[in-house]
Amino acid sequence: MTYRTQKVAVVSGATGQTGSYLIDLLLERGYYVIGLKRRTSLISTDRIDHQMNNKNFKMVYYSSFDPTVTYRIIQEYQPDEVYNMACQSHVKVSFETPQETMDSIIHGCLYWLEAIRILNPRTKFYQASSSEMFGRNTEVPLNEKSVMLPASPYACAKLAAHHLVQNYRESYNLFAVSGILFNHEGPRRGETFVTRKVTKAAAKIKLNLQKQLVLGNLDAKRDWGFAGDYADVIWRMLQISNAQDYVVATGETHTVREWVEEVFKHAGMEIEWRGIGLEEKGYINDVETIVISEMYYRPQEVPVLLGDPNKAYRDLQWDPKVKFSDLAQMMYKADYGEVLEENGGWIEASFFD
Ligand code: G4F
Repeated sequence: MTYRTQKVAVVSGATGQTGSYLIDLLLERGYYVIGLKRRTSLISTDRIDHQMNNKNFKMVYYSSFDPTVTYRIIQEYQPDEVYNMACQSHVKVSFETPQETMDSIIHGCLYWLEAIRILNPRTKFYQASSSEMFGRNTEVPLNEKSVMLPASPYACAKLAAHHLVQNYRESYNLFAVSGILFNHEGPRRGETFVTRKVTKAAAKIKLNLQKQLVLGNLDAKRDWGFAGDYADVIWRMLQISNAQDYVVATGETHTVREWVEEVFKHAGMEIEWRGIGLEEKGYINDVETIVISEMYYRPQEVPVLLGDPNKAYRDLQWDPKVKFSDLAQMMYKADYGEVLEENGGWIEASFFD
């Protein structure tokens, strides 16, 4: 089989945003890649469909709740590298489905660590940790040593998995690392995350296909980078000689409000804010366009995330190329094109430009 002569990587969460960018990168770099996906009744492979006929790529069913699958994958493929990207990743949803979120994150990670420890301790392991673990800690910028005060079931679970990785590394000398990734976005981002929700809505509003955009807390601050840049640093973490955890961030933070303004600016629409709190509204040419609803507020908010990526810059020679404004433009443009296509291209784009 061809893959025995190549490095073999396993990527769980293959159909997710970052998993799909990582698979593109690994295939480009000569790996044989096993992408793992959950069974869903609706086909959910759009982000990875372009690789389906690649002879170096194989899609395999997986469940983070079933340890037999994890063990079988390690035994059968004896991978050089495992990237654990799969989980219930929506912070607000984790308040509504805490057990599923906790189980998918903690058990998913534990099963990999145990399978690697028992069956192939030479396999290098990457765990997708999250800046959400810093939670209520507002002493920014946040680095690898900052205090972690998780503020959601999602963040509590990510922190438990993060500690498990450290524990297995120290106890069994495994090459197991966590990337503490700050928010990472791009045209492949799911539409229920705020960046993509805004770019998609801006495109529809621009094309007269949507009237209003309903959002939650505009004052939260996030350090937003491009998921494509972050896939590269994830890979770099497994190529160095000693296993360590890294913060991955741009080193810039912006409010959700600034994101909305930036996206609409790229769409050629200026927002005027009137009112405060839940009464606040965003007007475009005197039309009430952005509305705030309690529905999108969380039981507890993480007020500010700003990462200090210096350790990754230094050790991994990594430098994110796409920053805030370019990211907003990239995502808006992609959505504008996608919305046009979804509508059969019948809209005379130039008329609205
Ligand atoms: O886009 P978000 O849902 O991302 P969040 O919660 O920061 O989490 C993302 O980044 C984490 C890394 O830091 C990952 F671990 C996690 O898996 C996920 O990828 O929300 C960003 C901010 C929040 O403060 C939220 O309250 O936007 C605020 N927001 C305001 N209106 C909204 C909305 N968020 C969403 N999803 N939808 C809204 O309408």
